Amino acid sequence: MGLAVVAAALKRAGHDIRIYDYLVADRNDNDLIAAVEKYQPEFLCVSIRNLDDDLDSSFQTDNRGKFTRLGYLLQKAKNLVSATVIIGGAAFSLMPEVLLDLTNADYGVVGEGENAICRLIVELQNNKKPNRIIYGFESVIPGPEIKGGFYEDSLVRYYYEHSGFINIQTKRGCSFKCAYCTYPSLEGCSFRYRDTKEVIDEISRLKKDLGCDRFFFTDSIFNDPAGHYREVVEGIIAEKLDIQWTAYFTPYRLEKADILLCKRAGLYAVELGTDAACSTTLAGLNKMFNWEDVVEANDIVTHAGLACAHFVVFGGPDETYQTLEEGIQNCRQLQNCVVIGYTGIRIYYGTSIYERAQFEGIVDKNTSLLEPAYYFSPEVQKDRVDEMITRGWQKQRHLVFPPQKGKRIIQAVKKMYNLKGLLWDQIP
Ligand code: B12
Repeated sequence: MGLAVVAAALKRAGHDIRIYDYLVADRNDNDLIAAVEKYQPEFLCVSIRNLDDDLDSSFQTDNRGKFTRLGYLLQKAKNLVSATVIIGGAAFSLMPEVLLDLTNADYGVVGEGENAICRLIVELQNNKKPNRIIYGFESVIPGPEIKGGFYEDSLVRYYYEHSGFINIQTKRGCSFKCAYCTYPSLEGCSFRYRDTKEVIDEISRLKKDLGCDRFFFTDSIFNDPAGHYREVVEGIIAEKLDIQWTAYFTPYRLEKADILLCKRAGLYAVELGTDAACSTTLAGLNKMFNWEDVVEANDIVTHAGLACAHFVVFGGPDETYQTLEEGIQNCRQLQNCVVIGYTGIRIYYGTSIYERAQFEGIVDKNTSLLEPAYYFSPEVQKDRVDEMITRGWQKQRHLVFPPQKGKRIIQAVKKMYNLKGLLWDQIP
C-alpha cells in the first residue's frame, strides 16, 4: 500500500510511473533487473516494509546481510540505467541512517512519502543538492488531503487472491503513547482522518471494478477515541457497499452499540491490541485500559457473534513471575476467542521502552537495534517464561504459544483447505 500511495502521488505530479513488486515476482533478481532495463527509469523508488519478518524473541535474523544484499541488487539496477535510487517505507523510516548506509541508496525519505518524494525529484531535476535523508514530517499532509493508492489491477488481483484482503487506510497517526510502539513516529502522534467520502468511493471502486469485497483497514487503531470511525462505518452502511472487513481495535472505551454498528457495516472479525495479560503489565506498557476492560471488550465482541483475537506479550515492563501466573490464568478465562502469546518486546529507537531498556542495562546507546534486541523485564528469565506459558496454556486450543506453533498449524490448515484471510479465525 505504501508503494501504491507514493505511486499515485507521483502520477498526480505528472510523472510516468511503473510499479514493480519484487514479492509478486517471487523475489527473482533477474526479473527485477530485466524490468529495470526494459523501462529505463530515471528514478528507482524503493519501498522497504519490514526490518524483521517476525516479532518474537525466539526469532533470529540476519538483517545486516539482508539489507546489504538488497544494496547490491539496487546498485546493479542503478548502474544499468544510471538512475537515482530513493528509498522509503516503514523499515527505512525506523532506521534511516543504517539502511541508507547498507543499501548505499542515493536518497531516503523518512515517514510520509507523497509530498517529500515529489519535492525531492523537483529539486534533483533542478540540479539542487538536497540532503540525503529527507523527513516527510517536515510537511505533514492534512488528513482530508491524504489520497488513496494507485491500484494496479494485476497487483490487486495477486494480493486479493493470495491474502483474501485488500487494504484501505481511513486515517494516519496515533495519539496513544504505548511504551513499545513506533506508530506515532511513523505516522505522527495525532489522528489525521481522511475524507470519508474518498474512503467510501475507494472501497466502492475496488468492489465494482476489481470485485474485491473483503478489506483490511490498516489504521493503527480503527476505533479512535474521538469516534471518527463511526462516520466511515455509517458511510459503508448508507452506500450499501455490502463488504466484509476487519481491523485493529483497542479495548479502550469499546462500546456494544459501536461494535453492533460496525457489524452491520460488514465487520466480521476483530483484532484486539490487548498487548499484555494483566493490569500491572498493561500499566507497564502505558496502556489506557486495564484487564477488566479487556474482559468487557472480549464479551462485547464475542456476544456480537464476531471472531475475536488478542495479541499479548509476556515478559514486558513490570512482569514478575507473579504477574506472569496471573496473566496466564487471565487468558485461560477469556471465552470464545483466540489469544496469541509472544515473549519479549522488540526494542526500537524513539520509544519509551528503549529509554527504559537503557536504564535497566538491557541495551546501551551503542547497541545497534538492526538485529532485533528484545526487552525482558529484569525480574524474569526468558526460558522460565516460555516454560510457564507452555505449561499453563497446554490443552487450551484457543491459546496459541509459541506463535511459531500457531503459524505452522495455520499454514498447514491453509494449504489443506486452500483458505485465505486472517486464518486465526479458523482456530476452533
Ligand atoms: C496494517 C499492518 C499490518 C497488517 C497488514 C494487513 C494487510 N492486509 O496488509 C498485518 C496484521 C497483516 C501485519 C503483519 C505484519 N506486520 Co505489520 N503493520 C501494519 C501497519 C499498522 C500499517 C501498514 C500500512 O499498510 N500502512 C499504510 C501505508 C500507506 O503506509 P506505509 O507503507 O508506511 O507507506 C508510507 C511511508 O512509509 C512512505 N513510503 C512507503 N514506501 C515508500 C517508498 C518510497 C520510495 C518513499 C519515498 C516513501 C515510501 O510513504 C507512504 C505514505 O506516507 C504498520 C505500522 C504503521 N502504522 O505503519 C505495521 C508494520 C508495517 N508491520 C510490521 C511487522 C513487523 C509486521 C509482521 C512481520 C509482524 C509479524 N510478526 O508477523 C507481519 C508481516 C506481514 C507481511 N506480509 O509483511 C512492522 C514493519 C517494520 C518492522 N518492525 O520490521 C510495522 C512498521 C509495525 C512495527 N513497528 O513493528 N501488519
